[in-house]
Amino acid sequence: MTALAALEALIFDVDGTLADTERDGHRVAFNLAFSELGLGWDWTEEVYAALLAVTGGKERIRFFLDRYRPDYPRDVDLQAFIADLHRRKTRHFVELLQRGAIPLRPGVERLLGEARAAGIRLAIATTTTPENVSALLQYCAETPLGDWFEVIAAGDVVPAKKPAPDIYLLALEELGLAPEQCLALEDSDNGVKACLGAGLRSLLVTVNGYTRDQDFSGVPLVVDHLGEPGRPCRALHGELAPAGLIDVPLLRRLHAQVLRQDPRP
Ligand code: XBP
Ligand code: MG
Repeated sequence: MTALAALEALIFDVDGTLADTERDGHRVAFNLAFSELGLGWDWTEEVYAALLAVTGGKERIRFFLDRYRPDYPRDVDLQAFIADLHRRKTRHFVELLQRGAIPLRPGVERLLGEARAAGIRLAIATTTTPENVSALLQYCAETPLGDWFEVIAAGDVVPAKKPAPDIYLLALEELGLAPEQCLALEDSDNGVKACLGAGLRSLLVTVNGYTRDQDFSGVPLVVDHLGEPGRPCRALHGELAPAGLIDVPLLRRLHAQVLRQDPRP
């Protein structure tokens, strides 16, 4: 029997995983950009839930136009219009982060610190704009986390965004690791599809308000959050250590059991 690959790196998604950024962050920033241009558009929480089917802010704007504003004049240089609108949105999003509007999710900073102490390498694989990642790591943690991640694969650097596997394949390439040596942490079905497409079967999902009801069958462990001492997380699918805390020993057990295709972490 070949030796099981040890867990060498954690690859984190950003939006919905490191921080709950969509409802009160990106959505608000989009609406601020719309009003800056006097467009009269308002992405409510319900409309945004539907638009989240499409990853990438520029792609989401285009999806919105096609689905909700087919009447919007297409004679303009639509790509330039969307790019300008998205730049304005990104500025608003970064300002929200600078004001501390979006904290990291429970257990994120703790787990990152534990992984570093255990010599486990850290990477990011995200659809979001790199500027957003830098601002999140700079302003949303107790201490700036920017240099904790050896690899940050983000945004338009790949031809196809999640659910395509491209961004995870790029992160693996830049880490110089095989999928069997890594464990990915995601929040959404698009993210899980991207992981599995990149061969990353060792996978943990932390759901949020927008993704709670998505189909995560086949994901070895789904929890409501990573847990903090005194704030235990809850397993929605799969088994959890009694502590109710996602820590490095649990992730190592999860990784080994997935690789052995043992269904119980
Ligand atoms: C989530 C996304 C991003 C954000 C918006 O990314 O789909 O597009 O919603 O960010 P992930 P941008 O879950 O992969 O971190 O407007 O910068 O795209
Ligand atoms: Mg996400």
